Amino acid sequence: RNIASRLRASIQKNEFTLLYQPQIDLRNGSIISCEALLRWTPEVAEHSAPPDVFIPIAERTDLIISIGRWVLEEACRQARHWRNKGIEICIHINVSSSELEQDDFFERLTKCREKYDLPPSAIGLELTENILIKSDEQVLDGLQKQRALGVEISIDDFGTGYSSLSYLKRFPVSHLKIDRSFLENAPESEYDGALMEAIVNLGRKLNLQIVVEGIETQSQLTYCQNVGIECAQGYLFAKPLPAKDIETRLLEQG
Ligand code: G
Ligand code: G
Ligand code: MN
Ligand code: NA
Repeated sequence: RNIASRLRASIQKNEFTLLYQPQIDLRNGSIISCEALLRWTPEVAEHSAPPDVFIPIAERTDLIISIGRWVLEEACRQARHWRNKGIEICIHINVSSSELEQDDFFERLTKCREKYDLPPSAIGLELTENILIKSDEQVLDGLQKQRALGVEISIDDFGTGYSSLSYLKRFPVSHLKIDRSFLENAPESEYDGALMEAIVNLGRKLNLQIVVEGIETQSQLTYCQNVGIECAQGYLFAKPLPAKDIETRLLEQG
């Protein structure tokens, strides 16, 4: 059977898992938030595929709607579990455009927070530039209301999408996540370094939080600290982790 039909079967059986990648405060090394990253975990492990394979298929077939509902519910359940243990970090979830375009997306977000007794700051939304460019007034209005409540809204893969920056004015964004392609060569390449610094300055001027993705080496970390970046995600700190593992780290850091 093909991936789409296997995905459909897995949706019936909830055969998915969320991993959590820490976001680190570069000033003191502590975990300040995390990104939920979806994994497909069918009974027969060989029937799985990595997210960059199955998510585009789920998007084309609209299976992402059901999968996204599971992600939201699972992230809220996890957030409640952690809050009961005194852990109050924001879990950022990735949202695809067809999910955001559902008439009831924002209503379900609100209802799910209520079900698990979570404040708006508990669940953040990660959207790509391309989603915002093509989104309509209804989406804009929904995002503005959520942002006004305190929901963090991140632009994912910032710098790789549409070239116009005008959407930053229209949309209630709180965070820019600089795509890891910029960081890869920034320590050595003057050109990539100039782009990174320009994005950091843009963030400062517009009062947006900057998150750098994909720090893998000490020299990249030192570079980011020198440029004044305060928050990052990357294998140098942690890969996407099972909930229990990030929980252990969070309890240790107190
Ligand atoms: O870490 P990684 O290989 O998990 O992620 C690959 C891609 O899959 C990323 O671009 C990420 O945005 C996307 N992705 C991961 N989890 C989710 C999810 O829950 N929903 C959606 N729509 N995309 C996700
Ligand atoms: O949603 P987004 O496109 O940001 O997805 C994050 C992706 O980046 C995930 O696939 C995650 O596993 C991956 N990732 C996170 N940190 C690193 C890193 O330091 N290096 C590389 N190569 N990938 C990373
Ligand atoms: Mn993301
Ligand atoms: Na990204």
